[in-house]
Amino acid sequence: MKLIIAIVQDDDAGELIDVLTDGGFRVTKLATTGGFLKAGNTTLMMGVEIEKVDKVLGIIEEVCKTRDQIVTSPSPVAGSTGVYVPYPVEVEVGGATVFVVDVDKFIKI
Ligand code: 2BA
Repeated sequence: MKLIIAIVQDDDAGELIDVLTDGGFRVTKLATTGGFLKAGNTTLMMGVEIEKVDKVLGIIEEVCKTRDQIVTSPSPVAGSTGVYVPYPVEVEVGGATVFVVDVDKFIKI
C-alpha cells in the first residue's frame, strides 16, 4: 500500500475526484492553501495498492492542467526601507504536485 498525496488546482479537483472514484479508487479531499500564492488549492489523499500507483499517476497527469497565473510580487520583509511597488509576476502552476509515500500499516477499525 502507498499513500499518494496530490496537490492540485481547485479547478481540476472535481473532475479528478470523479475519474478516480469511477475507477474504483478511494479519495479524501482536503481544502488547502499554497504557501507561495496564498491561494486555495486541493490536496487529495489516496491509499493505493502498489501495483495501481502508476494507474493513479496516469489519471492525475491526464486530468490536471498546467496554468499560468499572474500574481503580485510578495511584499517586502518587515523593517526594509524604501517605497514598495508591487509588480505582476507570472508563475506556472500545476498540473499537480504528487508525493508517493510508503505506508507501514493500513488499518480500518
Ligand atoms: P504555492 O506554494 O501557492 O505555489 C504556486 C506556484 O508558485 C508553484 O506551482 C510554483 O510555480 C510557484 N512557486 C512556488 N514557490 C515559489 C518560489 N519560492 N519561487 C518562485 N515560484 C514559486 P507548483 O509548483 O505547481 O505548486 C502548486 C502548489 O503545490 C503550491 O502552491 C503548494 O501548495 C504545493 N507544493 C508545491 N511543491 C511543494 C512541496 N515541495 N511541498 C509541499 N507543497 C508543495
